Amino acid sequence: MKHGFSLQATAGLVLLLLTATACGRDDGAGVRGIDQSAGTAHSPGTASVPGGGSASSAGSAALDPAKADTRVGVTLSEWMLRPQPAQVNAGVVAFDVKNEGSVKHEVVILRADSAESLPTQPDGTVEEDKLGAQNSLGEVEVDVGKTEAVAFRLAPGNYVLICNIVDDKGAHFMHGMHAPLKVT
Ligand SMILES: [Cu+2]
Repeated sequence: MKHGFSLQATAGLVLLLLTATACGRDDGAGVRGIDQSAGTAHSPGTASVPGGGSASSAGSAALDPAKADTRVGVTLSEWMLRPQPAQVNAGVVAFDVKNEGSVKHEVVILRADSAESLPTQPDGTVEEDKLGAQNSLGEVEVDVGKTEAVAFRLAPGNYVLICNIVDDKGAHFMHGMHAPLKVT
């Protein structure tokens, strides 16, 4: 997703450059039209616009767990979070998350190199907003004794699964509720 996003940004930049060179004297009115005409005007071939603006958010949408390519079982308790397997192929990955603990837990799927690299707040929780929407895939909360399924489309890369709940026992993340997931 990150890759797709920068492709889009690059294409946008190329369009801007095209606009600047091709329509140098035009005012703002010409800039608005360039989106439709770029393909036929002075397009140098590399300036094609990939699939509109929806790509950046597509990865964050939860999908049907029943139609997943791969399944990862995740066990939660105080204080551990254990995905099995810890490495899967890219595609639609379903997480079957079981809470074997005595308090509510959750799994948040983040794209990051390691738990240590995640930004934290004073209360010990991970500051998800700082990671950007494209690196925060989604989450599922699981009550005591329950199992919940959720699925997301994962591109190859390094991910970290965390429980980001903070309660009277503190931030579960700080108690060790995190684990890496590698997508190849
Ligand atoms: Cu927890």
